[in-house]
Amino acid sequence: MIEQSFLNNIIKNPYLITKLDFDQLSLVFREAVKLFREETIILELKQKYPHEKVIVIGDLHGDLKSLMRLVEIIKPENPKYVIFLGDIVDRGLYQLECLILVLALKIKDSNKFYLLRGNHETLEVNKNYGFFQDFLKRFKDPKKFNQVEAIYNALPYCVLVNESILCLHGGIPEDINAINRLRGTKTSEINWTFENTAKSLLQIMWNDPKPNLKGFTESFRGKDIKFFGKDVFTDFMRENKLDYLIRAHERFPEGYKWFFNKRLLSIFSSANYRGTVPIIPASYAIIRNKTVTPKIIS
Ligand SMILES: [Mn+2]
Repeated sequence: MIEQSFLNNIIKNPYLITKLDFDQLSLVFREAVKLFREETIILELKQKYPHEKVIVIGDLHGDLKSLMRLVEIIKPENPKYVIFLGDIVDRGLYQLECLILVLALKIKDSNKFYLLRGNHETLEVNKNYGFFQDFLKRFKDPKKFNQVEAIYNALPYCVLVNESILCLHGGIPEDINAINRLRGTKTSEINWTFENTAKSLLQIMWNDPKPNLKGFTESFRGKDIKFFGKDVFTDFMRENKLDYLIRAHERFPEGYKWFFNKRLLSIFSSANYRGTVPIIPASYAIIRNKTVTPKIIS
């Protein structure tokens, strides 16, 4: 069992995470993985009372300062649920610290905090964007990364809030029935040999909306990854009986961006992306009842 005082200490002062040895981190990984394995690919959360809030957080990419500020903002808001849309690691200065902090929050309050899989929650992407190298520098043995991968492989892909607001990292999949088909399935039960499922999960993590576009078109991001236009988005929303979609995955100079008649909100929660580029406003979203409001981290 993991000690509450240990979790409280690293949540209070996440810079302590830098000094932890692998055995201590391993406790966090193993405890968190158990929790994620109990969850379904498409999580379904409901607010019980109208005044309750849900907070949705976008890409962090190792920006511990933005994450710590969010933790501070969240507290007095007292939300019922907090949903991280993934891309916790790669690029920034405090990647492991961000990941462990999010996992510590999950372990401490597992019915409040949820983490979804972003496209950077994979080993191949971590090898290209820094987290794997950072990890090796610290812990030497690549086998130790298996525990991080176990977390990635256990993460859910979407949250459906109040049956009408869908939260995910990238975008809608081409298969309009994917969400309904995957509902109720645990990550351990994913049939990766079923091409349709593998492709849909990839697209949920990687796709991007594009104004003034018809249908799905090829993306610069890679094979099977798509841009999607307003027509297919509207079809998807109607078919799945959805009011809003909240996603992350892209940064905008204004901090967040509405698409498609304000039914798709794109947020990004790292202000100091890569630790070097000019600081932009970071954003998050608040769901209350059936409304979605973007906020800038101040
Ligand atoms: Mn992303």
